[in-house]
Amino acid sequence: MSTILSTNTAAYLELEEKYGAHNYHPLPVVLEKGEGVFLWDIDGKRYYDFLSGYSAVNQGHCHPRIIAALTEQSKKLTLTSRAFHNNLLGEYERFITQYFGYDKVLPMNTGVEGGETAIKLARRWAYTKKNVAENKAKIVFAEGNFWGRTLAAISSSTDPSSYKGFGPYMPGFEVVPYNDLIALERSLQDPDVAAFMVEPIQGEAGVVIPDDGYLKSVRELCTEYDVLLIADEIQTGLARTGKMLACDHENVRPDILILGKALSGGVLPVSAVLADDEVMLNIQPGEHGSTYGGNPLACAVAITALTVLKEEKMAENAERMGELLRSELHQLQSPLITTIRGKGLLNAIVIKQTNPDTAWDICLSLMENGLLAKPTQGDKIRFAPPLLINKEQIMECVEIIAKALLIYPNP
Ligand code: PXG
Repeated sequence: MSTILSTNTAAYLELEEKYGAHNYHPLPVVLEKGEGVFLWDIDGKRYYDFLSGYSAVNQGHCHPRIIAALTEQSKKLTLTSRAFHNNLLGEYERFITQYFGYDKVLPMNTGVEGGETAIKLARRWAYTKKNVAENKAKIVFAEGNFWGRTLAAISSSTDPSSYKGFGPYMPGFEVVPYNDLIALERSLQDPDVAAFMVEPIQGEAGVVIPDDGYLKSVRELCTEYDVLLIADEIQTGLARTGKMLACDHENVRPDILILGKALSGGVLPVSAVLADDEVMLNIQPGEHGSTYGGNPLACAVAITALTVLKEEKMAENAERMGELLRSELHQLQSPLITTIRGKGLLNAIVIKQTNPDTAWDICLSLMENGLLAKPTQGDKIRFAPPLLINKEQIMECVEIIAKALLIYPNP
């Protein structure tokens, strides 16, 4: 299916094509404004955002309180580096550790840096506390994981489009099937294993939800074999799945918790790694850090982004609106949709691919009808709007989806 682009749009696309690396394949829409659940393109057309910056914009676009925190702090002080103290870092550290119930936080910027930090912490813990011999520590990951694009992140990836042609890879990584406790137990029996790093729901794999009880059993196995449980809640955390953390659905407390994306409500890269002293205090000055990590602008924004999530009851709304969205989608009884799954407002539909481009074409049709969503893994479309979406808006979006699906009337 081809879309007719406005002259304006075509010019922006051409610019990126000519001057930017070709490492993304976006939908042909050029956005210039966002507010709450909506985005507007350069021609003034309004869309529902059903991606939310891959869950970075849980609080909604340009949330007024987050923008106020950003602009106020930006006039005062934005960056000191960690060579000096700043008057917001300690306050933020106390706030976020009390919010999630951990002894300490290590502030970073992007999600993938959070993942790298967690792995360094786990390796160091293994050498100092678990008596693993030098350079022997192993980290176990789940098949289908996605935690970013660094060399370490792609070294644990099972998706060739992530890792192929970028070797050699990081040693000391092992992969077990997701949602498979027997395979996990077998690998945790190796005394050199430092940690199991896992997403409570796999985002990029296409919103893959493990069996009920999986996470709880993972927790028990990690405890039994003295292995750290690292939860990558960069996409699932911060109210997205209907609880503050996806781990909360099973009352699981990871040893290391990684947060990112919505920790800033989508205004700048802010990530955080939380752990108790037993894990965190094995790292000494000079052994880890980042120029921007813990900068006062990020601290001010993150405190407000977290406050907004709680005060505006976004987890509760995500839970209710997610239920409504899935039940309305079921009622469409579309032969194009083979599966509808999700938790809270992290949802995906699986498309019956009548040709390799079916899901992509549906996203183009959604776009034309005023809703932005992106296919993942070829045949899945994620439906993850900002968490302040209301009932009327969900109903309107389901109408848009129904209309968009008409491009393939007889799949
Ligand atoms: N963990 C999870 C579960 C993620 O979904 C990351 C870590 C890495 O975060 P950063 O901030 O380093 O991107 C993610 C990222 C993309 C892209 O364009 C990234 C994500 C999802 C879709 C696309 O690289 N998630």
